[in-house]
Amino acid sequence: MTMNYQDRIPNNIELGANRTLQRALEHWQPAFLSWWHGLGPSDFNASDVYLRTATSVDAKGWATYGFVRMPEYRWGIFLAEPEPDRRIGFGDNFGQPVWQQVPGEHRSTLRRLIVTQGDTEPASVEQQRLLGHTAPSLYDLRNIFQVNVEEGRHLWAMVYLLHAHFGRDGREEAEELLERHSGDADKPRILGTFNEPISDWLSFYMFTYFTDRDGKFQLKCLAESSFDHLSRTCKFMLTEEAHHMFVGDTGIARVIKRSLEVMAELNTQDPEAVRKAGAVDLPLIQKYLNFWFSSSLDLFGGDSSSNAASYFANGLKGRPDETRFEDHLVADSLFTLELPSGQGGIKTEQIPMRNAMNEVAREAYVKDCQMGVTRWNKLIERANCDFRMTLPSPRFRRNVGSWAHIPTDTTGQVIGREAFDARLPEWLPTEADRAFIRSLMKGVYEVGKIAGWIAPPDRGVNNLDINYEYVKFH
Ligand code: BYC
Repeated sequence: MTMNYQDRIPNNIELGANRTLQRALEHWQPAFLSWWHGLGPSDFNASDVYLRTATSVDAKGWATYGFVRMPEYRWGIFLAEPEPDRRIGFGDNFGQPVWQQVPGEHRSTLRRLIVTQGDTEPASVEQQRLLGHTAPSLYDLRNIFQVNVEEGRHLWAMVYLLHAHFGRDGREEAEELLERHSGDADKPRILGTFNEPISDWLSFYMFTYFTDRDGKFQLKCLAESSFDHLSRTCKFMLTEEAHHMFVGDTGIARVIKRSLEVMAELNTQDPEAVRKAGAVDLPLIQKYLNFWFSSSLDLFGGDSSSNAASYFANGLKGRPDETRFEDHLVADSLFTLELPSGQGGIKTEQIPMRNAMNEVAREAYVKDCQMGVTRWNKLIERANCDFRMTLPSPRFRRNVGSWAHIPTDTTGQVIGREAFDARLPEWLPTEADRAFIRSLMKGVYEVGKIAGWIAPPDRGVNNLDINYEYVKFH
């Protein structure tokens, strides 16, 4: 294959001058495209989609809009501009120059972190592959495809690191990123949430609000890394991540808004009446929130983790927004964990702060999640409705960490297993709830039309009208 690299693969890594990397990518790119056709968005690959493409890292170039067929999207490789004389910002090597090459002693750990990050990107595209068939509007259809191609680009970003810095092992890992598949019984994706099916748009909005936000925090932690290329890659990925969370935040707000409109039209807050009118009742939205929030909390890893402590000590992975902390060595401070007492209650235990780094990131994440909930509640309050959305306790329905498999209610009170099982249908979507949501999912593809279960967006994309023909079918 011969290619003009800057046109085909926009990049700021001087790809045109790097023969070794070119050869690795030439080998990998057909496998990527074959994966995209097999497991990426089904059936819309011939449509023209109004997408933004990053063509450079400056303010103008990172968001170039135009109609593109998805398989022809230019998946580029971008790193944030280097910071002159950047120094290690935390851990035992604090203050030393950052690394332009991977130190041998950290090679396998860094590779693992990059592979774990990389694995989530194609996983999310696989999870969402059928949703194009039930998009509530052309605006939403365009948005999901934007998210999908950018997750594809994020995979490219991690594959670039593997190819450029990890030799043969890196090339093998890059291939395996296309061989594991979401939900596959034999070769599943690495982290739990990325094997959950996303078969309806309410789940998609929850995923982009809660799970992409884990992405934001993990990328912030990796953006602190002493391995400068990883840091710069993640910094640039964060600019794209913001749109994914926007899709989730506004998507959930629009479902709530439509529900409130229906309640006002019918002059009732009765959930059954809302469902009969073809909208989603607020208690059901809460159940979906409970599901995706609790699942996404697990993505931060164990609350007491020797892995996390050594990532921090060695300067591989910092805390989100590390510069905001005063103490970057964290050599002898302690963190108080709340743990199950084993007798149905809660006990506290002090652990070294370095071992609690997953928990520190998780706490920042929970605060960030709360901001959307507060905004949604303002909408509900303004409509004079009594219902309020809440984040369940981080102890609720956990599968990773000290609270894994401990039955609690949504406020975090430990309860008996039987009571937990009996109350689950109150807290999580039941099969009947999911069937109801599925019954609402019908594709709406006419310009100016929107499904009856969601309100239109406030604004269109890139200052265009909300009723613009964002996807042109052929
Ligand atoms: N499911 O010491 P521990 C995104 C494993 S999302 C299954 O507690 P540690 C995106 C763990 O690997 C961001 N396994 O935690 C969003 C370890 O395995 P080993 C993705 C899990 O090591 C939407 C063991 O349990 N980025 O970008 O500190 C769309 C004990 O681990 C889970 C990253 O995750 C789980 N939930 O791991 C698209 C960043 N949690 O060593 C994209 C890279 C933990 O015993 N990853 N385990 O075999 C990391 O920084 C870390 O590996 C973790 C925490 C955050 C996953």
